[in-house]
Amino acid sequence: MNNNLRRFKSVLISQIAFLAPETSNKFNQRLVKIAAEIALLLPLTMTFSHSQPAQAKLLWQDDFSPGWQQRWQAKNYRGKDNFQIRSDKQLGDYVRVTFDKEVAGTSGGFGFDSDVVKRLVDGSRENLYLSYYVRFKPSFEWRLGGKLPGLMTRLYGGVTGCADPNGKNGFSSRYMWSMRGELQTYLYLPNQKNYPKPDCGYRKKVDGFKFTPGKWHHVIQQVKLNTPGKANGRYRIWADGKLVTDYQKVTYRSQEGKFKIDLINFATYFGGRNKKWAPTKAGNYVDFAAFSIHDTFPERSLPSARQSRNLALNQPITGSVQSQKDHPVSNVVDGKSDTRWSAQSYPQKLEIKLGESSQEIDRLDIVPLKGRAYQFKAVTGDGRLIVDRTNNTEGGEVISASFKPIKTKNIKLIITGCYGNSCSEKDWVSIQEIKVFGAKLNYD
Ligand SMILES: [Ca+2]
Repeated sequence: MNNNLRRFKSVLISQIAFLAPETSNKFNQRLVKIAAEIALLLPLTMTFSHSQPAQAKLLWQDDFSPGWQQRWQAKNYRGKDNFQIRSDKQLGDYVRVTFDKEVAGTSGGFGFDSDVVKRLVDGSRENLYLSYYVRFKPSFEWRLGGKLPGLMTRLYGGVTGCADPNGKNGFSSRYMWSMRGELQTYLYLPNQKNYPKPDCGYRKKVDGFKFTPGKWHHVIQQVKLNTPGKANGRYRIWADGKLVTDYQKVTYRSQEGKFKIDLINFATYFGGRNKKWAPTKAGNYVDFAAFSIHDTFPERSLPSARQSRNLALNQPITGSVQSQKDHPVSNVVDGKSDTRWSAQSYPQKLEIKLGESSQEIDRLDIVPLKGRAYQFKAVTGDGRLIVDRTNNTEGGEVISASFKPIKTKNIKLIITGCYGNSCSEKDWVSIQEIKVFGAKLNYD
């Protein structure tokens, strides 16, 4: 605990002591109780800062490690051949998007929609911060510019590609890079025609910031939707920690516009549409890493490798589990991909003890034999649903599920079936590893 924190805590406790004898009514008593609880929590949750006193609440973060498409709930893909996954020590697994030469517009680059925003609590979807890291190839050809991911609401196909936002059909708030590496806004808002450039989307270079090729940059956007019919929304951009755009009195929704923030539109390509936008050389690329969503300004948003610890590793498995003789159930938590658990017929159940105390978890990985698309659901030891993938149709190297953080000591897994041609004809359930990851918010 630093000195400021110590001082603050002691002041708070003295104020509680001062208040306590005068608690004549229930409201005051409640207030004292809350203050006392806050004081107890302080060493764990408070950090002091000169600029942004509120601790950011991280709602979601992920990288591009195996199974990311399932965890990101990705759909509406474009350009699936144009990316590869690479690894960075600090930022984790990231995606590198490579652009074909002389291709502009959505036929180049890579894109998808991520539905993770829908999983967040309802009240937070009207004011969100999207944070990520982006790096351009050292000799990147800027040309006239290109698109970068942002938040949006996609109704009736969505307002992108010169569509006309009317306050009822959603918004989009991607970025662009511009011809000298500047960062530009690229907004589709109902009143964008009133802005200086009334063509496709509202594009304006941010103040005092340029991308340096070869360097990771950190961009954050805040979308705060307006009250329908009132011009009280906000749009802000921070680049490498510095506020570079701040639009107030923004209208995203008309009186009839009831939508909330819907998804991350991961879109990157050169353009524009014609050749003037297209790269002249092959091999231009852009890297994207460490996406996260917050409900307050994420002051510290360099993620650590928080998901590296598998809470299920070498933990005891309880309950009556069936196993084939040479493939005992302990093989799913031994950390070895060449050992497996096998049991015949559905459903199969097992329960893993994660620790003596409750653990907050937000991700489950199942490594199936032969890439089988097993179907399953997970519940806590006391029966609360963690995640339901009983309709799963995707197998592969790993079946990865992420979910809203939940606290539990035990995780129960019920394998209910299997989908597709690679499944065992004799209904064998064969799983090499089961991994459970914590949602601990190491965000230094
Ligand atoms: Ca194993």
